[in-house]
Amino acid sequence: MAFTQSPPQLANPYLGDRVLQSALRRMLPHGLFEHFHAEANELGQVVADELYPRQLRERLLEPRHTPFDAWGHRIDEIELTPLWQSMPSLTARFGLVWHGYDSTKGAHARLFQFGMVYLATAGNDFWSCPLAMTDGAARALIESGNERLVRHAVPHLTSRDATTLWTSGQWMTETTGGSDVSGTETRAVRGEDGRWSAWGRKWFTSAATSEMALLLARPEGNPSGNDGLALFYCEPRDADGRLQNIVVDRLKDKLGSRKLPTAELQLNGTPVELVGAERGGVRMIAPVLNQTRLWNAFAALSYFRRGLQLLRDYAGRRRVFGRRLIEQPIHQHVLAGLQAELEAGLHLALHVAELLGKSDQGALDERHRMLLRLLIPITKLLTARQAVAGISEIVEGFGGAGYIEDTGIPGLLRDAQVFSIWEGTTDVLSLDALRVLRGDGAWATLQASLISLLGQAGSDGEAGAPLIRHALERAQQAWLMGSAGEAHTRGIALTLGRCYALALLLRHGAWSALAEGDRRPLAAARRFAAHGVDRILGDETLDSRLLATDEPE
Ligand code: UCC
Repeated sequence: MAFTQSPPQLANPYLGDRVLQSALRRMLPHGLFEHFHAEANELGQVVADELYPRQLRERLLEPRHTPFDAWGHRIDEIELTPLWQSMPSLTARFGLVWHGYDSTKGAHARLFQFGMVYLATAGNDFWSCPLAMTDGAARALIESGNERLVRHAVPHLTSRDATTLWTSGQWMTETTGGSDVSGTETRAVRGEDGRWSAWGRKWFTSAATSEMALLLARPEGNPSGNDGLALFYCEPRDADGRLQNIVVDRLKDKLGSRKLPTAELQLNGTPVELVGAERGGVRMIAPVLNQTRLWNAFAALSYFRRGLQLLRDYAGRRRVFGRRLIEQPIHQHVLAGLQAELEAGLHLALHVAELLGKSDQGALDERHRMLLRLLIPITKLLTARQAVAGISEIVEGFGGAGYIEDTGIPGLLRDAQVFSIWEGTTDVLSLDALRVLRGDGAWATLQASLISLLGQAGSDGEAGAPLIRHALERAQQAWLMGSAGEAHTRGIALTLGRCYALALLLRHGAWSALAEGDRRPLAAARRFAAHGVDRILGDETLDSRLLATDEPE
């Protein structure tokens, strides 16, 4: 009988996750950690026993858009995949949005929530996308101070009952731009009865089946550009379930995230409600962006972890050259390098979730609010790139099998690519981070916070300090070059992210060595440091000849 390879198996992603367990054991009060442990264990079992086999079985299923019924009536029905149809109950059961708003958890609510999001996302076929926007919409409505909408929508968005749970869309991107929304063409018109309607085309509306959406539109008479935009609330369907003057042109034919029904919509007089002022819509939608960017980070890490979990299992069962892959030093280095990147990224994201939880409770001083604002784009861009690079390596680790669709492995890479695109590309987020660094005392705050983290890491912190200090100096020098240093924008953001991740990993490693007798986090820190934290280009100027390589000199 010819040899047949046994496929990789997915065990409960929580039980084997010593990184998440150890981090939250340190970060959560004991009783709350015990509570998390029980819920996360249950969720992990559902992911391994139910969701993963369904994901493999449903691999080829996609949402389907039916524009017309048999008689030619426009219906724009979107049929979701079976796994998606079961997601509201999973969301309610595990409180994936709710935990973030549970006041009994105080400032730890976000840590608890994002720990669960990290476990759930790789198993939910991008259902986390509408959930991210749901969480962001709740946040934006609360911050808007619009009491009517808060009372009307937030209990649905944060519901723990699947029958009352809503998700929210975020309709920003138009054909004029996804990064630059200042050219938004959608108009908002106020009728004689004082009610608003929206007219325009939204080009990338993820989760087209949501019960509500927040959108940007330009009230008639407002100036062009960013400031003329306002934030509106919309319920796409009426009480009978009919779309309210909305036409679904088509679902997007995307590289990945294909279970997620991302649509192109025409708004032909859709009833909408003004959330706040008739201007400043970008500022008002920013809480959605910040919230979804953190979801994006945990989603990227969740996919990274899924791939690594499968690869590690496979390396334990695959024999080549007379030994299991996991026993081959060359492959061990690959696995260790991936583990170190994942571990550093997760500590960074958890730190941001911790800050967010405190921010929600109004417990952050101005310096920490600035750090939170800075670290959100940095964490999003760093973890997205870690996931894309890491999963590309993981695909290679499976050899030919990683390139075969029905193993489910190639889909991970296609899916991961979106993390560095949506909710702001690496460039846009780097620019956003640099905008924060222009604030008074921003660099000093950043430096002080890194020094404090290293100080908490004791002698291990001292070992990492020269590397971080040197990278930070180079980042600041590049930043001081101003517009001449635009080539360094990405490098600065990536360097700051890696410095921060290393400092956090060192701090946790020192704690874990002492409190848990576990020196693996410190090993991960050393390995992560060996990959380097300095991402500043050596070249200080842009040689424009490189942009005209097809033309004769
Ligand atoms: O990708 C999309 C759908 C995917 C679904 C996501 C799910 C993810 C979860 C995954 C789980 C599986 S939707 C669209 C994606 N597009 C973007 O993310 C937009 C990218 N562009 C930007 O981020 C830009 O920086 C803009 C559009 C936010 C702003 O750019 P501008 O035009 O240069 O505008 P300004 O002047 O910089 O910002 C206007 C105001 C300023 O405040 P004021 O007026 O007081 O000076 C900014 O300080 O907005 C403020 N602001 C912010 N405030 C801008 N960004 C932020 C921010 N992040 N936080 C707080």
